[in-house]
Amino acid sequence: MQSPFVLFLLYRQLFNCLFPRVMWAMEPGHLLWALLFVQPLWPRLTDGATRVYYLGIQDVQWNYAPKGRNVITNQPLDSDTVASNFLKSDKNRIGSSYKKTIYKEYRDGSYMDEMVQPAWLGFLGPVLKAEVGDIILIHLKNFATRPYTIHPHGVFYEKDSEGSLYPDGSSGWLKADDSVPPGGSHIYNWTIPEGHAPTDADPACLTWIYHSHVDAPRDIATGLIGPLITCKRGTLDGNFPPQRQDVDNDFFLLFSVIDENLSWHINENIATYCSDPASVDIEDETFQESNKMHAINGFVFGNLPDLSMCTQKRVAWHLFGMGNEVDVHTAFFHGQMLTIRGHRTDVAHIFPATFVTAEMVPQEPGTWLISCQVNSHLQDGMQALYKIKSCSMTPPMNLLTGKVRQYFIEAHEIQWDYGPMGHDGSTGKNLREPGSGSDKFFQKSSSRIGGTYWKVRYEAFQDETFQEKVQLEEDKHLGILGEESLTCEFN
Ligand SMILES: [Cu+2]
Repeated sequence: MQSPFVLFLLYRQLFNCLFPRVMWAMEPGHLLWALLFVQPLWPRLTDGATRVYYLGIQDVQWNYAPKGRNVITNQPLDSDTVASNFLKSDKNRIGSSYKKTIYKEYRDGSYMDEMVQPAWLGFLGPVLKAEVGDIILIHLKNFATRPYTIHPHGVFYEKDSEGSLYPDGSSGWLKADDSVPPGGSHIYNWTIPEGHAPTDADPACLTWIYHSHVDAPRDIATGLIGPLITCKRGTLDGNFPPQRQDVDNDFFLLFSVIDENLSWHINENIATYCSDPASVDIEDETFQESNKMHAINGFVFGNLPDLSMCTQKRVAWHLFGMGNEVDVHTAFFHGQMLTIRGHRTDVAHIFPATFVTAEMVPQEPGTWLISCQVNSHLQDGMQALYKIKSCSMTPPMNLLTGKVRQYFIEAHEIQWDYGPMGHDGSTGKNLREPGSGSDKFFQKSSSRIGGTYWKVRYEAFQDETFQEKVQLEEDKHLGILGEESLTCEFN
């Protein structure tokens, strides 16, 4: 009979043989642990590939606006008061650069050779990809100064690979994944069984994320978040890193008001970047507001680089949000059309911990805007540019066969009464009756506007002379909206 040590070596040999990218750095002294608890590490029987990732947690200095200006307005910070509120450092303002802690990918277990990431990925961790039936082995090493973890969405894991610290009754080996200390490491084993697979109605790859979950809100605000996709069988090629064969581009965008006040490094950032750190009041609302970065992948005011693609090519957009109640985002892709869950749209709805997979075949070349349409987010910098190039002579797909429909629309200044009946339709009370509830909106005085406002409305005319309005009885309910609804039909 073989000795336990020989069994261990044979076991390790077999493991390394099957999975050559796995470097199992276990000492013989840990033999007992290996034999007793090797089951959670040992990949389950699978018909797929084993995808090994070496991730290091590293501290970095991150600049939210490396171009030093508002790219959307092409204004330098000195002449852009809104952008400079967030981006200019001062005696009690941090400015555009912050210390952050992020996931980085390395070529092997030496953690010496860092994998190059596309610039548009910003501070997000590397894109992890796998197919149904695959095993993902994450070799996580913590090079930072606090305990962190990696916790995934969208894949199967057991208690030794969850990466979330909470009172789940687990202990010992099953707890090691819950908090990886500085200098420590852990191997996380995730799988994609059939029950986690994209359905027939889903796109080929689903959008997920991973993040640190010792203290999730603070870990994520510090920077520890990255994208993950799980794909149908046969979607990925055999290269490393794997590429999708069904699309030409895969882009990942995190829409989030990143609250640097929550970062583990807030005090260090004040000490490093404020010219008079003692003058900072961390409870001051305007100081806190200046640290809420309305970012896409950690870039603000159009600073996100290199989002470039070709007309007629298949593009997959993986959109996700994190954060709190302000993180309600409506991502508008100007100039192109998206397909989300089988429906056409040009706006994606993103909430915290919501993952949206959108498909696009760009039609029109040019530089186009991606912006969150929430007013304050748009104003405070949640915008990026994407470039569509014409890369081939393929004729456009849209050969139009319908009618030409012309509309003659005038922008017309009008006085608009919000309560033309003069009374509340549900109670019958006069809108200006004191104490009615409606009186605060309709009372008119030296200091109150009342219920009538100057507005500008689109109005439709019969022809280019703009003499005769189009007035349809069925359009009366449109109110302040344009009087004739613009409709198109498809053959
Ligand atoms: Cu938004």
